[in-house]
Amino acid sequence: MHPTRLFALAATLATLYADDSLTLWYDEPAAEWTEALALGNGRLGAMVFGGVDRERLQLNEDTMWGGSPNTPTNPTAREALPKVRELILAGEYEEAHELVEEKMMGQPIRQSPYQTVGDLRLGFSHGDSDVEDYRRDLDLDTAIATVSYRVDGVGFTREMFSSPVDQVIVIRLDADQPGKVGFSATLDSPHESSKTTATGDTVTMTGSGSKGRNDLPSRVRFDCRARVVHQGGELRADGGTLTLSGADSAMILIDAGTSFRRYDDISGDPSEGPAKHLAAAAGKGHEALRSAHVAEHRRLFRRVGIDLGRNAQADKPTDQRLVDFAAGKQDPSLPALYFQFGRYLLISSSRPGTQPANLQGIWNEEITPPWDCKYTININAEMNYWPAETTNLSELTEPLTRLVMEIAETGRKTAESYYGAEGWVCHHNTDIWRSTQPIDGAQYGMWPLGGAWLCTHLWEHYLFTLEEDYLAKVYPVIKGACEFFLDTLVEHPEHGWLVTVPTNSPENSHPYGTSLCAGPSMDMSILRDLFGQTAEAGRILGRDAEFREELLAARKKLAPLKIGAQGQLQEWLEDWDADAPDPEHRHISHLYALFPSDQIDPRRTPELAAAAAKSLDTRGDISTGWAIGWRINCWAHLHDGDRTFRIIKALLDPSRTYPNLFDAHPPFQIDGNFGGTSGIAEMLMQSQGGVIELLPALPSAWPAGSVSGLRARGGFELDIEWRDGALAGATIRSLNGRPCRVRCGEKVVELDIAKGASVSLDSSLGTR
Ligand code: FUC
Repeated sequence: MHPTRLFALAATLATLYADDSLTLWYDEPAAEWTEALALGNGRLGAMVFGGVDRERLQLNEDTMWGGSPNTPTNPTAREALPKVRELILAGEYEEAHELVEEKMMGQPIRQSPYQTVGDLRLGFSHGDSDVEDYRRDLDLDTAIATVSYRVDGVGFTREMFSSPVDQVIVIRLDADQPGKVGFSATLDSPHESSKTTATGDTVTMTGSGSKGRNDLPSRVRFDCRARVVHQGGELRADGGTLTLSGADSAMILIDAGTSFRRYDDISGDPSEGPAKHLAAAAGKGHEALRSAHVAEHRRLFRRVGIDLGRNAQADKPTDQRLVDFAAGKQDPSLPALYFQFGRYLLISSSRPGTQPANLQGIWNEEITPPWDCKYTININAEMNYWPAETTNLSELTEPLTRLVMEIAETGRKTAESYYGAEGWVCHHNTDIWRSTQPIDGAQYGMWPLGGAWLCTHLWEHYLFTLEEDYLAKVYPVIKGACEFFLDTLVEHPEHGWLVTVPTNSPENSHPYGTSLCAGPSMDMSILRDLFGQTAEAGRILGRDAEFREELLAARKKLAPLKIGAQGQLQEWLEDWDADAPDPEHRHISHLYALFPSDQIDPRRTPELAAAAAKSLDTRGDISTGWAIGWRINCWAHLHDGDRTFRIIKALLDPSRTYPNLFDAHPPFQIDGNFGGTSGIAEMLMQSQGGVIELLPALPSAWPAGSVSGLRARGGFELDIEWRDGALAGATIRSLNGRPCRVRCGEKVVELDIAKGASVSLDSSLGTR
């Protein structure tokens, strides 16, 4: 069959299955937060519990953080630096560790937490006895959560979404008989300062954030409002509660705002947004709000389709599917649902103008959440954005780009005060105040590569889009990161390589009692990327010829990747791996060179690829959620589809995926969701090293299927179809008119596709 016809068929099948293939559903209300369903417009999030007599919407706003603008430098850091370096290079690691703890940790040693705003509580007058036909679902294609049930013969429906267009959460309440809609509505919050009042048709809660673990007073003020618009019935305001009775239908509009304007400015009026958004939304009416929301969501969500097959398991509630899948039942559309859920989560937690997706995206019910729900940049924040380009959500990286541009500002102070260096630096974490200092302890925090790793994301965005304006905008930032390292790299007295010191191979202890070391493989690989990419960016933009030479000369002196005595990829400059105290450590930092970088590749560097496989075997497949996510992407890049699929099964195990499909570190951390989504994309298509590779790691569990709309570097969009475990056809659309090279197995074809045109390939890569 002609590929176009195949795709048409696939599209028809996709529509037939639309209802269940893109829906999470349950036959009971959520008892736990990790059973509740996530809604979000990038800024405003809600977790919907779906109770029958009581509803809880736990509410988040992405600028609701503890603390306030601060400069957390440690005045003793700079004088301690030469001694710390000397101790590490002399092999006195534990002494160095103590000195770093004592003199170099940021003050405060912890950053500030992302916090909940509070909860909307609805109470219904119909009670919860004799409930029939209960269903709670989340449709990923509309980004709408629906709760429906019957009580005493009356059918009730509650439909909810968080609109990126109108900046409000909308709840629509209906009954199938007139006069039956009634509820009480109030707002509450774990923030002690919060106060709730109800007047007219609106309940308002105001307050300020709470102290986190770093004890900085929170100066962020918030304002959260819910307004009731009803058809029929009577609405009363009393104390902090609105009560509606006898209505035919009703709509509740919710918004929250804070005084945050920028990382160094919290002088905003928190009520401004909510007052404006609620008034505008009330005037717009439900139908218009709903259709604008759905259209904007679909604009992004529908760019990618996936079909990995389907069986009767797809008819079961989502929580049951997870349990059955772990018990060995086949359910090919479950990984497809997980893949699309990851895209849904990115669309819902990161949009142009919002904060980047943090450790929990935007969904957090606590005041002091795990790891403060910040940005951990020795893997977690990066992983959040791994699927962004490949799964055709490129513009959702804007918040991350902005974060990097901001830490490049705050990081100048840290470069100067800690290292006496030019440029900028950010260590292993940052928060909304764009703190860049080392935190938490030497073992974790003394890692100056966080900002550099993030810079590679800016370059990747360019590679996918080829937007020169964007490259020109971010060039000073990536150049600034390079300047810091040119200033601080040290020639290793024994090996002669240029190395980072002090640093660590994220969080992993070597045999000498600490993680602190010089020139670990990850640092060297990140800097090879950063220096090479910045030199190339300078060449494209026609800037800084001399600086480019300097970068390329330094790049050659970075310690190379090495294969150790066990045949493994060395994690450190020395061959310490076999004696490291935790051989199954969750971080696989040296594997950065395999993924997300392309310095290791089975075809171009087969020895290093074999060493990477050996290291991955030693580390094991099972770990925390994100660590499993990283392993999935690595095995996909080693082209082992069946191994990759086995690890996906481990990620989808109920011990690593909650009933609402949130990733379990445990506890909930969203990076595993994004790592899993990225991994599935990397199994089906890869585009590093100047080649677009089709089906590089197809598992035998997915003998037939299709994917449409994946993006490749160089500006290409691909649809791929396969049957009997082999390519059936592909279509490549060119967005930039660049030539490309396409590979499938051993077959390679060179294509010249005009900008905006597309080419269809058959199973042997012949053009049609
Ligand atoms: C890193 C990881 C932890 C956790 C934390 C947020 O420190 O080592 O597992 O994910 O980030």
